Amino acid sequence: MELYVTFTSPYARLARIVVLEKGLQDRVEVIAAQTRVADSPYYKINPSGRVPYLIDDAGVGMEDSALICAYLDNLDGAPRLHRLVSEQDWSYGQLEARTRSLCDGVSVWVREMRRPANERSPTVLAHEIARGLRLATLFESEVTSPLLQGPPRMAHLVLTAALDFARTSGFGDLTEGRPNLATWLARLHALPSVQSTAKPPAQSG
Ligand SMILES: N[C@@H](CCC(=O)N[C@@H](CS)C(=O)NCC(=O)O)C(=O)O
Repeated sequence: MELYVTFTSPYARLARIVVLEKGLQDRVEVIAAQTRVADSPYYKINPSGRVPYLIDDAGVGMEDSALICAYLDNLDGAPRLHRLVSEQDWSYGQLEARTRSLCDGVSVWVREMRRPANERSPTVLAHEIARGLRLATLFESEVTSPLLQGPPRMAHLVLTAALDFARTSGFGDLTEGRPNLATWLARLHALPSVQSTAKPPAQSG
């Protein structure tokens, strides 16, 4: 397996600690990734650009320290740091983590934009826009997969909230020019729970 890290990231450190705790040093190659630079070759490996990122023995990639640590801990069927995961649904977990990565990125952009103009970082804004575009392009193909075509789970809801937030906050309409994503989102918008939470309630009084 390959574990992409930066050696300063506390999230990547968690995954590195679990590798050692579980005695997985011989099975996991720890690789330094180049994050937060434009056009890093790492973005071809993990389009969100975040670390940690694990590629398992089957070639399945997953991001998010919580998911990776649970996965590594569960490999021997005797997790010590997590509950036993009975449903070995790691590919779903990977998908959900990616939807959260998009939501987190858009939120960082919005937070930055809420600062006075002279306090905003153009570097942070550009970084999050680039990440959002890479992930939207990935989701344009992933929404046709059985997982995202199936009944709504958290990944559906997080992706919907992230795409709506991107559009309403001025980040951008990430479904534009992405027909699969647009069709998929329209289907999610039909859910009553999604509709009734789309807008803040009207102010009373
Ligand atoms: N929720 C994620 C957070 C991962 C994360 O944001 N890592 C930072 C390093 S501490 C990163 O990859 N930053 C690069 C970027 O934002 O492009 C996790 O727990 O793994």
